[in-house]
Amino acid sequence: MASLKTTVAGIALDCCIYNASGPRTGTVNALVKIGESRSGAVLSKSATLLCQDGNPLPRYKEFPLGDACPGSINSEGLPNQGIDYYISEEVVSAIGSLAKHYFVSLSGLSLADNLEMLSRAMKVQGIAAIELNLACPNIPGKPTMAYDFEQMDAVLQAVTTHPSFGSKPLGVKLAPYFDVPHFQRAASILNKYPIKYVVCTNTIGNALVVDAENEQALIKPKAGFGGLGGAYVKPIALANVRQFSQLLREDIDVVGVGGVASGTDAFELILCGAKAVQVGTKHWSEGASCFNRISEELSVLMTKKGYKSIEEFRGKLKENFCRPKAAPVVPKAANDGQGSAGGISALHVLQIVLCILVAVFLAREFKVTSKDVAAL
Ligand code: RRO
Repeated sequence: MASLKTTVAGIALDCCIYNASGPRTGTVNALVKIGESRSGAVLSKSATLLCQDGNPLPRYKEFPLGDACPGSINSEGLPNQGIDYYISEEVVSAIGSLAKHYFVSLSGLSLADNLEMLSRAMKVQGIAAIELNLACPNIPGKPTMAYDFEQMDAVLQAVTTHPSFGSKPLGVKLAPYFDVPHFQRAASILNKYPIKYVVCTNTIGNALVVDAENEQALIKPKAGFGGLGGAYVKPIALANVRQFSQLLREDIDVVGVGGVASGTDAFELILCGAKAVQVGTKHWSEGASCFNRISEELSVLMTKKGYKSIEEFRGKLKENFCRPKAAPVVPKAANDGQGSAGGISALHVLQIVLCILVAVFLAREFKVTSKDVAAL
């Protein structure tokens, strides 16, 4: 049986699959269901300093892409119970009693809020790590911090030099990047600070999904603009995991999230360098049993491939150097006018004929016989 054990920020997890912050993570009941499943850890909904209701409904919808995983769009607007709930004795001990590591996500509405939440969470025994979410796309009037590099730098500077910092590992949840200079810039900032892991990536912000039948946006808040998740984002998540695995300091772990619905999806993110994989949209649609199923599928796939642990293939994605197996035969009507003979162009045939003629001419000129050729 293949082992799914891993470590994130030095914390040992029995299973490399766990939940993303967001879907089904707002209440102790939901968090306990995750803890009771095979999920390797339990991560809270991103907390704000005070409890808030979030954006008006409907604010989360799924829409199809293939059979396996739906796409999703959300503009939840950080509905959550407030930091004191997520770090309360009730929640922390409920998860602790399931012998699962508890990670708390913070998404303050200001730097002061983040620092205050950080100092409260750092003091609580039973919280394994803090995940600072710099990429919520859904707060009207608030830009995505991970896209404002100067602000991101300033926030990380303030957080990591705050007197409360240091007793627990800090992770940072990033927005998806799309341009190489942006990957490089983000990585050079992150590499300056004592963070222990990054999560790649949050939803793709400010997407718009249209309900053609009713000629309206699919969700209500922010005129329909929201974070795109699910199957649509997997290639973006793979690219971000790959890039950051190569650009970040070796001691910063990368956790992958985006469009994971199967063991194969998780395998792909690990192949790109992820030390663990979070599940968001699929957790929403399937419930906490998705962690059992995806883990089982990953384990079966690893066994089939002969891998006993995720370290045997993590980050080992190969570039595609393969030539196509057979050069395609260009049909006569579709070729470029040079003609073809079973894939060999007319130009090649002409070159071969010319070579033979020159050889025959030279042989006659210098009276070379077949015996001479054999003697060579
Ligand atoms: O609550 C949300 O609207 C939300 C958050 Br905090 C986030 O980080 N990502 C997202 O897609 N939605």
